[in-house]
Amino acid sequence: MFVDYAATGQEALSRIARADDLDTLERLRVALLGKHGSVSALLKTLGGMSPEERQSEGPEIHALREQVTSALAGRKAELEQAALDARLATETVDLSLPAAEVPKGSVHPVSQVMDELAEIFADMGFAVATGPEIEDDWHNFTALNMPESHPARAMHDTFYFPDTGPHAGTHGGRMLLRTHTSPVQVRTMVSQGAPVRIIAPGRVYRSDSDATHTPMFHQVEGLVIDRGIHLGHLKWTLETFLKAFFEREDIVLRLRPSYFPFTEPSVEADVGFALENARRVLGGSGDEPGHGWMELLGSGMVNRRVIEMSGLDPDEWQGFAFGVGVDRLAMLKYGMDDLRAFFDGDVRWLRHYGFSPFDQPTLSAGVGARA
Ligand code: 2NL
Repeated sequence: MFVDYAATGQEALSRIARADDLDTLERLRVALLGKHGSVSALLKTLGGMSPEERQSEGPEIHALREQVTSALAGRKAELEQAALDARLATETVDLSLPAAEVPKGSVHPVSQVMDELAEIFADMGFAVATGPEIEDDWHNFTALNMPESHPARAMHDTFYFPDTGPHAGTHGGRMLLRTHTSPVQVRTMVSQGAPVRIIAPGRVYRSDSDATHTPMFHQVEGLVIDRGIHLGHLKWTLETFLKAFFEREDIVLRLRPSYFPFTEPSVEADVGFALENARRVLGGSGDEPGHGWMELLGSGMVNRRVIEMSGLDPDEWQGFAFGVGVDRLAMLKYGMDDLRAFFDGDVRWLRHYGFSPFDQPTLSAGVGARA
């Protein structure tokens, strides 16, 4: 059989050169080099040849296949470049168009304030501790020196779970929605021992609802347990915290004796404020003319019975604790006047009072979010 390889090659090359789009070129590649392609068929003829024939025909057939393969690749590159040139010539990007609006959420003021508190207390060596919102009455009340007869334990103040079913806590008692985050601190003392330096922020629940009370609200408590801790450490910590949080060096604290079952002695802290355009602005002594004192938080030295019930020796370990409402801190710092709006989920309120998620509170850039 005589095959004019040169003519076959010329024919293939000219068809490749004439293919003027990528689809045509691909069909041509299949027709030439595919399983049933014409060049592939020539390669198969080698198998039926005598050794002498194969020696003379082989190099010609392989050269033909090389030629066709590289012509296909070359033409493909040309066509792709031409397609790109055409797009670059016709497509334009108008850089002056406004960017498409991306729907964005905002950080709730409660979350923002909790982030600020975590940042401020981290700088003083406090870790953030969390725990269950569904508690047993031992961790929520008994371990905090609140006896069976304490009014806070009454049905009308605390949300209890039904007495039946698998609700028993580790100490047997009834289950309830925690009324403060103190049980988180008890759990921390029990599980990690002393020393302790934590804040416990989170949701708490009380059966209470009016203009200034919601059944769920947010609290942050702080706890320090170490050797030789005294009221001076408590006073410095509260002052340092409040100056950093309200971003004013002139915050003045007034400590008053008070009572909590879980602290002894107990201390309530007031901050001085000035009346500016009928608004209370924190800063300065409350005793100046036109000033006043505002009750802000409760605190004290941890009652030795609480330390004991948490498994520590009160003769070796002492500490202080405090508790403050996060919602109230947010209202004082960012100027909302209605607590109930915090939990309505009204998107207009969230847009107005919410914060950018990109605006992380840091001590170096300022813990207060930019307006
Ligand atoms: C308030 C202020 C307070 C505590 C919370 C606390 C926690 C442990 C031990 C002792 Cl584990 N105390 N927390 C202390 C004082 C005040 O909250 O007005 N509460 C009714």
